[in-house]
Amino acid sequence: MVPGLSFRIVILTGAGISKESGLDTFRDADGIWAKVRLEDVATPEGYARDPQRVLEFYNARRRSLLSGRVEPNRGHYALAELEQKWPGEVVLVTQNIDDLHERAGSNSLIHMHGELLKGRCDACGRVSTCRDDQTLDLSCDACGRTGKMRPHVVWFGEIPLEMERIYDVLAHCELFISIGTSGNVYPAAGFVREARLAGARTVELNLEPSQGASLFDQQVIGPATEIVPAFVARVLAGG
Ligand code: BJW
Repeated sequence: MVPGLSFRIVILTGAGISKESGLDTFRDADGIWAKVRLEDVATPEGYARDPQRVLEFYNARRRSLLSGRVEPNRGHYALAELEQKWPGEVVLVTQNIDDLHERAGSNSLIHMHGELLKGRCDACGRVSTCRDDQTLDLSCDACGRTGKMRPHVVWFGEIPLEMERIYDVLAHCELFISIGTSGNVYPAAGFVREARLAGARTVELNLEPSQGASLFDQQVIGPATEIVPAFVARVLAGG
């Protein structure tokens, strides 16, 4: 435990934390955007043009997540341990749509880009659990409309989830930690600036420096499974 310390810590995670669990990142050389065009699968316009293709893209990723071959790694577990042991509040904001933080035991979690294991009705807005493939003939349990169910994810041009709460916790945090994100996508890429405005110490843990690297007070470079547990151990030791 950390005697005398009880301030709020805000953590932002990106695809890099799940890479060693077997999930692809987006912008690395072998990443998702090297295989598909983001305009086709991650925009409302792409979905309007070819909804079947978009559903297939997310169905394949959902099947992979639930295949039994993808498990939380030491980075996810370390963040859950930090939440359990830190005397102050820890808020984990993830851009990831996988459920690896939950499986590792994190509770104080915001999925700002949505969740792969949920679907949403475009007609009535109802969000529901979705562990099977989505098809165009699905109907909504709440309003009964057919053909309106889509993945509960945030595409380019859409407003990320729980932004008011995120800006509120950023305005009152003393340590901001960014893990495994390239800093290419806003508004998440701007969180480090918000945290600095609040007077927080800012730390980046990543395989390589991100776009906004100069905005961090400290950087630790390496794979998440090594650097996240080591950094958490230092924080819990009061360092
Ligand atoms: C490792 C590792 C290992 C590898 N260990 N690390 C300003 C200018 C121009 C445009 C905009 C702007 N502001 C906003 C926009 C528009 C747009 C945007 O940002 N465009 C940019 C391209 C410029 N943003 C939006 O449209 C957003 N909405 C919005 O702004 O609404 C307006 C609004 C905001 C706030 C309030 C009110 C209104 C929505 C963005 C939605 C993004 N959606 C996606 C898809 C989600 C569903 C899905 O998964 O399919 O989210 S795109 C994709 O990128 C996904 C990710 O969450 C997101 C971020 O990617 P991430 O996580 O950073 O991954 P990578 O691959 O980029 O980086 C991985 C990192 O890990 C790398 O650094 C590696 O080195 C590292 N790594 N292995 C540690 N082992």
